[in-house]
Amino acid sequence: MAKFDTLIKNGTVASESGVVRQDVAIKDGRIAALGENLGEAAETIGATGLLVLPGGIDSHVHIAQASAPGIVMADDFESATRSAAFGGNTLVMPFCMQEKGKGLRQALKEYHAKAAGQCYVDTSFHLVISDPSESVLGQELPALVADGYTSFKIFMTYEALKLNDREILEVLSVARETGALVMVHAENDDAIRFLTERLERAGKTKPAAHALSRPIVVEREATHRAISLAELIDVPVMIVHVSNRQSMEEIARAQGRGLKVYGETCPQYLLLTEQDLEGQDMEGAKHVCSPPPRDEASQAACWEGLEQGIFAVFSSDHCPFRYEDTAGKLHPRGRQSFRFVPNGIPGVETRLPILFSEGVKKGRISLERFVELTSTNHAKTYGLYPRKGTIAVGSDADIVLWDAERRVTISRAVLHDACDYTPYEGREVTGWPVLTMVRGRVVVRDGKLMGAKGFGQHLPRERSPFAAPLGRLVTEFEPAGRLG
Ligand code: DUC
Ligand code: ZN
Ligand code: ZN
Repeated sequence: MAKFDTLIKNGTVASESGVVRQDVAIKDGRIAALGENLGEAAETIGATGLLVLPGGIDSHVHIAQASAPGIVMADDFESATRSAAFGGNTLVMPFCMQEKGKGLRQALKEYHAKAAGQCYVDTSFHLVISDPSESVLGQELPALVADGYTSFKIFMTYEALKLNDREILEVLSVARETGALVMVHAENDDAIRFLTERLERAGKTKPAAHALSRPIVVEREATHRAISLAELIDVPVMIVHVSNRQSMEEIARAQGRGLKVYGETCPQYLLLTEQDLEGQDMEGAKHVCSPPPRDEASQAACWEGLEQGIFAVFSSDHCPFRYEDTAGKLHPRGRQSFRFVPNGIPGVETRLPILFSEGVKKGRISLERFVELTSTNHAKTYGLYPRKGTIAVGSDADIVLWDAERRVTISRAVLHDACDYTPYEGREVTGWPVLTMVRGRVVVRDGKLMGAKGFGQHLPRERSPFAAPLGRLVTEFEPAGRLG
């Protein structure tokens, strides 16, 4: 009997710490050996001329998420995880949303039911806390963190989701107590509503006004406030989907003071600008997301953040709504005002090619940094390392073979999600995944789906060391202590 199940031969293996020409041997879904002349395998996959990378981990995607009445997200778990696999991802992390007035256990039961038997790649859910009631804070969250749901997202905007400062402090306090990591959507909701009403009164209701209703200062102020509240509680925090220099500088300043403040940026902030929200009729709705894309100076700032390590992770924020659809971007109310256009754009399949092409190929970031930003740091930040996010003996065989020279023109026709457009239509990229393997099983090969629906598993996670407090209190009180 062959010693290994699979041997990936003659590839160039890249990890966060280096690039080495070596073979990868796989047994029982894990990496069993690295090196040369490793021995016989039942199957050999030739990787001559290809990069061998840890599978992409996208720690920020929205799948089958309940939206405003009359609005339906384009992707279910099947289409989203299929698209993820075609884009070189082996694990995605969507959000299980708590509805106000309801518990998290119930939300999880319903969300797991949507995912069951549907996934081509692995998943692990974050929790969105929209109603931090006594029972949620005191009972549900501690038990859920112990069960492996070790990250929460909170929103500072959106009527149905936003928390006030007091509520944010309560959630941060539970995170400190339980070892969870809090992700923050940082935009000042009162400022957005104020501006939205003024814009509507002035007749500015088209999608382009979305960007005017959420200017940089709105994001910067909330970023500063979220960081300050986290500092008060002495707990790490992740600021997600950062779009501009001023917000990034808030993060960098906090990092300079030694705080554990992490940042995430996304492809839309590298490639799109607010001009993309203009266009004939409602075309701009295709690019409505929050925070909105900014300008070229903001794009340059986000690149700096990726190059210099201010951002720990590069995620897609895949949040797909169909365009030609009255349950999507063209919901009739969206014609009355931009405020009713669903926020979000697709991107789980294009994230890796965009960063590789614009980043590695254009000499902005190294291959090692690419691996860190798209895989390793996601695993480390969210409690999955070293099982995920690296090519090392003992890790899951989540591997992507990458053709660094393949040129592809991104278009709807080459993608596999259930959306009906891509914001990157017509852009040419160099570098494309040619094989995606999850736990030793080939899911996509040469543009063909080989995996079985339902092979993807949901993974409970460890508490991440990145979520551990500094032990540096601003005040003398014990911030994690709860009243009563
Ligand atoms: N926040 C996200 O994280 N995704 C889409 C929309 C939003 O506001
Ligand atoms: Zn958000
Ligand atoms: Zn998001």
